[in-house]
Amino acid sequence: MAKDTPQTFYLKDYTPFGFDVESVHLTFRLTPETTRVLSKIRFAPKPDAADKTFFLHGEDLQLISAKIDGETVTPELIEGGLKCDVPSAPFTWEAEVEINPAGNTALEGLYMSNRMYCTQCEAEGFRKITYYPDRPDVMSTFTVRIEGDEPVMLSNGNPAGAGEGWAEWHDPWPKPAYLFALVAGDLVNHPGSFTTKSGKEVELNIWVRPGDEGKCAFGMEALKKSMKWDEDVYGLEYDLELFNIVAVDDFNMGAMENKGLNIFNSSCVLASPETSTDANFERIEAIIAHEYFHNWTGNRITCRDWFQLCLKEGLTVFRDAQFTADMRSEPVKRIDDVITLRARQFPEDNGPLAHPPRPEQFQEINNFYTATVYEKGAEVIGMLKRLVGDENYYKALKLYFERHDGQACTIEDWLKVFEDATGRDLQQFKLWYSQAGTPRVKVSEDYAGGTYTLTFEQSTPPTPGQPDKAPRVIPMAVGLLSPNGDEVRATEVLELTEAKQSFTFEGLASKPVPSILREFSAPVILERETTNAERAFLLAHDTDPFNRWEAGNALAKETRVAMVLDGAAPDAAYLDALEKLVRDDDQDPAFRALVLSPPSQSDIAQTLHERGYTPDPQKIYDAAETFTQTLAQQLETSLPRLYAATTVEGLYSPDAESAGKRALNGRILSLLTRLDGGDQAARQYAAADNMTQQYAALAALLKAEKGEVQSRAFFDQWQDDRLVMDKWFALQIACAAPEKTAATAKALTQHALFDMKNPNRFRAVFGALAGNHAGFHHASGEGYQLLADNLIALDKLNPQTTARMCAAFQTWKRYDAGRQSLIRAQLSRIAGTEGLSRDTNEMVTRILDA
Ligand code: 0A1
Ligand code: ZN
Repeated sequence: MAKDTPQTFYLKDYTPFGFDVESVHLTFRLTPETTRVLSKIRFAPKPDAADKTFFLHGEDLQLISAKIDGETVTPELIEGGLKCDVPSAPFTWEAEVEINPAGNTALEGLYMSNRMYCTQCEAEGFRKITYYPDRPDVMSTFTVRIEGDEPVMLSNGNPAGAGEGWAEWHDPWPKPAYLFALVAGDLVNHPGSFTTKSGKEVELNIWVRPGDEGKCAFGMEALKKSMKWDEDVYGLEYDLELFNIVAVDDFNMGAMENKGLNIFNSSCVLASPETSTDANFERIEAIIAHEYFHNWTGNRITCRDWFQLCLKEGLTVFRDAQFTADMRSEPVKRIDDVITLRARQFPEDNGPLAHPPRPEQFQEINNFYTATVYEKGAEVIGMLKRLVGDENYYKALKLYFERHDGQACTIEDWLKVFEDATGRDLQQFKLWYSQAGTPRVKVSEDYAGGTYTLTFEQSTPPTPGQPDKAPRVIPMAVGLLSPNGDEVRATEVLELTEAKQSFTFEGLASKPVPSILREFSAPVILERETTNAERAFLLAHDTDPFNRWEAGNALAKETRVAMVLDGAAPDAAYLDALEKLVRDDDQDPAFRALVLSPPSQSDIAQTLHERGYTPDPQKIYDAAETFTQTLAQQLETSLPRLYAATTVEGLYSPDAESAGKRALNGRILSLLTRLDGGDQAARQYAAADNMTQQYAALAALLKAEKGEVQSRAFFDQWQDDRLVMDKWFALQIACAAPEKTAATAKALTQHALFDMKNPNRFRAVFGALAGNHAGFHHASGEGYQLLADNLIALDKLNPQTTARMCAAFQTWKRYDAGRQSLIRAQLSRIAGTEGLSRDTNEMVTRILDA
């Protein structure tokens, strides 16, 4: 296939594979550069198959030999795999291939990380291990023999024997190849155990490199809590004798749910008070839960094809969010998730990369592990649950597991279960899966003679390939407050189904203040003419904590927008409201920390763009600085007391309550640093015995350009810890002033510890660069150029991570003509690079086509 005409795959073209795979036996003879993989696979032709072609995927494989029923055959090697003539009755396929794990820098298939062998097969990495029908609807049992001199050699399922130089594994649960895993190396385990609700003992292990044993206890507890929670809430029990987790340093994503052998990016499992922040602890707990929950939603019930990815990912994200809400604080989790959704999914949904949660075409599936598939996919399930109610939701889920266990399913199967369990027609609801774009919901109100009317108008802007959209079902949670702050109508879910629709509330003594889209009941953009006075009222009185935060967030945005557009001073009423809240010790510290956290500068840029203005990143930065400085001055007299009151003394514990307090303390420290020149931050840095406080102090100092000494000390202390060093790289760039950001990042790419082959390190530097809004978008264009230079270099090694990082450019059409032409030049330069990967080519083409 020529480079300019990459192959596109379409949902509508789905055809089942023409053969059943009855069993798979694999033997690995491990050596770093010339590993041999021997496969013995039992195929049975399906009598009624429409397509009888025997095609096996294969990439970067050297075929040594192939046999059918013991007879040597010569398959036809073609682009992406092989074809072969096969018998019309069941037969045994045997192949021997050679692969090079040490040369595999793409980190897909079998590769080496720190002298350890490991695999990553989702989505289409198994085809780099051996010839196979590498598609999720082909499920089989796997028996694996590993030969090598590594002390620990693991695969999926239960152990089936081991001796000097070999180990065997058998996984009794039929699975698609993307869930295959193998790990071998010099590893040590942190053991644990769990007794399931039906009394089965499960052995648990977290495997790490020697030296990391001390960082596993938290992950092990998170795993046990997840196992218990899934039994209690969904009735789902674990189904093998053993559950292994392995930490690897070089990994493209967060973690992977391979059956019985989860593989984790070490940043998503290793935790200790000295090296991990509160945010790290919370994330680790959530990711361990996420991967564990996949055992049912993903593994026992998998996806028919990769277009259905949100079937497993949306549901599993939804489940892990429920888990975190239960383990910690429900409103805080919801607010955090909405902040993430707006920061990551909204720009995607409102730009050139917009796609539905179930895309209908792709060139490279790795480019569709997106915020839309994951986070919007989870939002869609949240809406479904709200529409059918909790009881019906769990009834439908029970039916889903009964009906589809062991199958590879579609979104249609999923929705049918809800229809059958509830009697509800979900035809219109299904549009959420096929339409891209964030709906805008315009709200207007009317009050006369005791009757209050809310009118909603929905519309969704055009997205690539979808100029027009039909109205969707939008669950709109609404409550009404009286002017004295009492709730006069408790939360009610209004179901929007039409382009324009009104709802009335009778018998109201006075015009109420509406609290709309409570708990962020749908992933939409609400447009409503309102006043800052009303927002301040809701910030003080709303009984829905999400909307209380939302009111503060809206105030923060409005004041920033006015500062940018009109050179206005920070809104005095808002500053007063913030001051009141921050001093109110009856309020949850985590909530106060969230209200005190400013909206991101990128969010302000998007808001300005939506309102028809061209955002100026430097002006947005200046407004943010002025606002924070003014707030610090307003709070000046109370800051030392607040700082002292929120300082958590004693032994560090990552629990939600202390973490919330530390989050507030960190916000206060950053304000204080603006007034005291960094004295308090320097004291905190010197005294800190945990990473949360050390990091918060260093961040405050670097932001004030007073952190040189501490930054050096931090380096000296942590230079041998890769994960902590990622923080050191990222923080310097995140805290740099706009005119110094690109130069800071560039200098760090020259540092001896910068390693392009390690995705965590690459993301630390370039994620921080792209995340420093005013720095990345500095008018010099240096940020754009630096990122493009490095994407071009990385593409040769690791296309997947390169392609994902291209998304930094997705918002380019927001900005002025000068910046647009600078970005276009860089995107065109990347697109024109000789030998560019399919992954990156697809991304830059889509972004440029905007
Ligand atoms: N399924 C994993 C995420 C994952 C996806 C793709 C990967 O490589 C392309 C790796 C991991 C999850 O949802 O956690
Ligand atoms: Zn997942």
